[in-house]
Amino acid sequence: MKTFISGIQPTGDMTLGSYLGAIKNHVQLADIADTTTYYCVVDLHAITVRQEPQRLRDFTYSVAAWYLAAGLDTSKSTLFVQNHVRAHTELGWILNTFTQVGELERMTQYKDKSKQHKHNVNAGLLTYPVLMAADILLYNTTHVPVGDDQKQHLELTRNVAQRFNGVYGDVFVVPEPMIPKVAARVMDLQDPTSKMSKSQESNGTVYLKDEPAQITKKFKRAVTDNIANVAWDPIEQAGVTNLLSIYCASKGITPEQAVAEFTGKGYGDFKTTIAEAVIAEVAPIQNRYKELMADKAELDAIFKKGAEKASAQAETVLAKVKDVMGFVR
Ligand code: AQP
Repeated sequence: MKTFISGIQPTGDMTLGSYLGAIKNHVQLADIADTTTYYCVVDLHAITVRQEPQRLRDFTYSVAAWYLAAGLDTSKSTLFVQNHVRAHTELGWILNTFTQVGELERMTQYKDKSKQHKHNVNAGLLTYPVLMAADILLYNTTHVPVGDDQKQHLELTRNVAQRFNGVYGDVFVVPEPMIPKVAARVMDLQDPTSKMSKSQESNGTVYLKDEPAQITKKFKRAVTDNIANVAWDPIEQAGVTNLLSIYCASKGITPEQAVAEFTGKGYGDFKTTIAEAVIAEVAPIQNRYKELMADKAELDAIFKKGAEKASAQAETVLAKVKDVMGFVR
């Protein structure tokens, strides 16, 4: 029996990167027999960067609505909001005492975000991976499906779990990362050296809510190179490789199959075909998304049910942690 958990921050409109690198795979995992899946809108992580309250609220519903629109079945999977399950912050505090400041300071995301938000290098930005460790360890998670950027945080989770287990016995399950073979790091179409991100304004970001004409325009303008040959080469042809990766994830094919399809074709045709594949992928879920966002009461009901299921599991692990540590309960 495998248990998966993953989270998405409600920090902006959902991008094609988060969809292909995370949501699409998460929905498929939930459909596999003998798996338990938890998907969490990680609002407590989002506040490590200052958020406008109305936007935080809207994007929390929005992340959940995209999951559901993409086909997540809540009878098979638990979808919940992080702040609704108090055990996350409680275990997060406890795990802080098993984490060294030096190891947190080495995290690439911390270094990047502290440069981006120089005016607000808050302690939460530093301890973000500890809360993430709590998110994971509360559910006896065996596998964490994440994009490439989260690999380092997951390594920290494993270290913290092993450190705790080393002192108190086998309390935590030590999880494995699960990085997708393609689209693990979808890059900005205008700057293939930087990750496509929700909170970064760029003409190279494709949003799931974009109209087909906008999607086509963004792909037509995607940065490529002057080599004029479609090949999988992340170093010399980063733009082309990013487009191939998007195509592979959209169609469910391998890089070899994708490259073979475009041999001898010009970049113009190549970009148009990819835009068409992306539109075919996202158009059907856009309508469902709009319906879901128009019914917040339904989303609230899903959140309530999700929080009850998640809390029941999380409280069991938290109680075990408290008992072995000597807390009076
Ligand atoms: N561009 C991407 N390519 C592949 N996977 C991605 N993910 C995010 N962007 C890409 C994966 O989606 C999951 C949720 O990510 P997150 O929202 O928790 O945080 P993030 O990685 O910081 O995403 P953003 O869009 O870049 O958010 P902001 O702009 O707020 O920092 C993760 O599994 C992530 O790997």
